[in-house]
Amino acid sequence: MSISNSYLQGIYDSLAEKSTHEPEFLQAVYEVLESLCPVVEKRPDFVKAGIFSQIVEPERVLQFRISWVDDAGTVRVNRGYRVQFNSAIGPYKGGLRFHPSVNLSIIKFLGFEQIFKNALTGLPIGGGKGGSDFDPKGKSDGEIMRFCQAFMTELQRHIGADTDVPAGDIGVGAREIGYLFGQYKRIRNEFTGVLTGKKAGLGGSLARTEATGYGLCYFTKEMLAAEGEDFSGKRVVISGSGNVALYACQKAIRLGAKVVAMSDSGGYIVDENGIDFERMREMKEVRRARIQTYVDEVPTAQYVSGCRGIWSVPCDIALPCATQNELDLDGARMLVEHGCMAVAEGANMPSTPEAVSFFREKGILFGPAKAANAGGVATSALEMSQNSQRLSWSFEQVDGMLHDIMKEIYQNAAAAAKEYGQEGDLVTGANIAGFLKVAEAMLWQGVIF
Ligand code: NDP
Ligand code: 2IT
Repeated sequence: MSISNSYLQGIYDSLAEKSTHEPEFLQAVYEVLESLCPVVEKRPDFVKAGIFSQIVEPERVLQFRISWVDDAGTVRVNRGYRVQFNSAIGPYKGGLRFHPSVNLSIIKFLGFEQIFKNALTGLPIGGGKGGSDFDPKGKSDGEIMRFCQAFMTELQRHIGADTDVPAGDIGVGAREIGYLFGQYKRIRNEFTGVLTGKKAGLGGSLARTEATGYGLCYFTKEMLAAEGEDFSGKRVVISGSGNVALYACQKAIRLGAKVVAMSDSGGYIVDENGIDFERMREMKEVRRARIQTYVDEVPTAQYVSGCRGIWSVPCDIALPCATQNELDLDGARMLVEHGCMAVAEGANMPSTPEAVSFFREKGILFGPAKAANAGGVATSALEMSQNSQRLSWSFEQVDGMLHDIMKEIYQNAAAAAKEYGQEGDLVTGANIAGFLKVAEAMLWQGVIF
């Protein structure tokens, strides 16, 4: 495979040479550069100002040690990261991921994606991402709290409400954000909107918990409507059962669909009667149980161990909402074979490049992550606005704004795809629309000639 423009291929090659241990980062960059080929032709000013080669390099990469004490009194050491990728259109903004698989490649890929996603929201937020290889599974509440405090003790010197505003991602939800926020306030003596995804009582926005999943469904609704379709009566398969998956499930059901399968990293459940959202939510959010527990409580449901098989469950719409590269060519083939008509990405980069090409080839409606899951960060930006105003808006007000934002993201991605000669290709459209906004802002701020 090669990028069809030799200038962009050259940028990719020199990056690849320096990033041999960063496969996920290179995968994300490759897709964006490939999409930008028609922009190179149209915008020689961007080439002259070196925008393409600058945008693939983070403005700043921070890596730090996190030492904390577990319940047994043993000192534990983890690695922490914050990649401040691009601040052309606003303060760095993006989540924190706590998962044992976290490394620099994963944080750089997520930070890179975040630049374009955040631009697509139409709100003034730059791109960043952070996290740690800390594994929250099996940790007590006290251990989670002490880890978060140790993490923030270092991170606090690098962030601020107008500088860099982290939020949640895998393994980081409202509980962790609360502990992180408490430590920031303790050290800096400031009650500011330095983190989003806070509980409402700490200044968090209503509807932020639901926003990524709801936004994903709002985006999918637009994508379906363009083909004269909707959610009503459709079978939906959702991978994952975390924050994004849960609220995608709730909204899909409310829009008339039947959600028949969900998963965690251990396996998946199938419930032909349609998943009971409230039971699932309580099980995952309150009890923090494994998904297998669902079949103990709903005898008609089945559990299959191993999460990859979920794509063999027949469905009309697939919403991958767990993690990167969870949907490969085999999964894509199974989906298409069983009549799936639309795939929209709730997770970041869940489909492998081979899966994306296959969907394109088969004419499957495909909503790429940057566009389809932007509702979470968009609502985070609304939380920042509320914090600055020291006011809070109603659930309905925020949800209404989220709905409008997702509609606009769909329209902008579709319009950019058309303008640049790739009508119907939302991958290309989203990449171009996000890029143009950031590239113009970089140009205006003066680039060294
Ligand atoms: P959560 O931690 O709430 O849930 C993650 C879910 O994915 C869990 O069901 C988890 O299973 C599963 N999962 C995680 N890692 C793996 C893995 N390696 N293999 C298989 N399953 C895995 O995270 P979120 O719901 O917040 O995030 C899910 C995805 O959505 C991520 O890609 C994230 O980057 C993306 N995203 C999140 C946003 C947000 O606002 N939270 C916004 C936009 C995108 P288990 O419990 O077994 O680990
Ligand atoms: O991937 C993402 O967009 C997120 N995890 C949400 C980031 C945020 O700042 O709300």
